[in-house]
Amino acid sequence: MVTTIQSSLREHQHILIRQLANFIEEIWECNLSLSPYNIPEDLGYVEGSLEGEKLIIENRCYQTPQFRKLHLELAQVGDRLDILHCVMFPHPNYPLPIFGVDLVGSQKGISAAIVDLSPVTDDRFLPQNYHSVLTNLPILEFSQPRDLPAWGNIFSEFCLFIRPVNAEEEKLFLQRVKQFLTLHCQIAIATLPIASRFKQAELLAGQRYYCTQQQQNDKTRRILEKSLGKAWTDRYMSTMLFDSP
Ligand code: BLA
Repeated sequence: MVTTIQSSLREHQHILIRQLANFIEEIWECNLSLSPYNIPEDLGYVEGSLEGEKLIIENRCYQTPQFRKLHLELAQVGDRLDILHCVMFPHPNYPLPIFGVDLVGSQKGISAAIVDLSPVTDDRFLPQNYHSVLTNLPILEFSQPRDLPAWGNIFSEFCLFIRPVNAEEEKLFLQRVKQFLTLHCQIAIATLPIASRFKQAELLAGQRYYCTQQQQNDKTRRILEKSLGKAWTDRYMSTMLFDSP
C-alpha cells in the first residue's frame, strides 16, 4: 500500500528527482544488505495544509549492518515545489562519514542541488580511502555554483552545491551523486566496526553536531511549518530528518 503511494508521488515529480530516487534505491539494493527500519506510524506518509498549500511527504527507511538509518524522503508542496532528501546515518561504531543529498525544484527547474560526504571526526577530515578517491575525480564546471549558509560548516571540501541550468548540468550532478554513493557503499561494506568506546563517542558527537547544524536550515523549517505547524515541525526535524541515537 505504502509502496504504491510512494511510487505514485515520484511519478509526478521533477524528472531529476524521480531519476535520483530510483537510482539511490537501486544502488542501496545492489550494494547493501537492507532490513526494514521502523518509522513512527504517523510519519511514513504525511499530509498537511494548515495555511493553504498542501504538503505531501513520503518516507522510506532501511537499516543495514553498517548503517543505523538510510532515509529517502520525497515531498511535494502544492504543485509548485518538489523535494528529495536523503541521508545515510552510519552506526556510531563504523568510522564512516554521513552521505547526504537534497534536491529542491519545480517543473520549471531545480533551484538547489547539493550532495556531500560529510566528516564526523573531531579533525573534520574524511577517512583517507574516501579522500584519495574523491581528490582524483574530474573537476566539474557548473555555471551557477551556490554559496553554503553559515550552518554549512559540517560539509566537506568535496561538497557540491549548485543550481543546474540545463539538462546537461542535471546529468552531471546525477553522475556525481552516483559516484559519491557507490564509493560510500563500497567502502562501507569493506569497513570493520571499531571497538574503542572513546572513538565511538567521538563519531556519535560528530553525528549529533551534523544534526544540530542541519536543524538550523530555516528554509526547510519554514516549508514544513507553513503546512504542518511549529510543534509538528520541531518533532519531525529532530526525530525523522535529523535524529541521533
Ligand atoms: C535548501 N531546502 C532548501 C530550500 C528548501 C528546502 C525550500 C531552499 C531552496 C533554494 O534555496 O533554492 C526544503 N529540504 C527542504 C524540505 C526538506 C528538505 C522541506 O530536505 C524535507 C522535508 N538539506 C538536507 C540535506 C542537505 C541539505 C540532507 O535535508 C545536505 C546534504 C542542504 N538544503 C540544503 C542547503 C540548502 C538547502 C545547504 C541551502 C540553504 C540556504 O541557502 O540557506
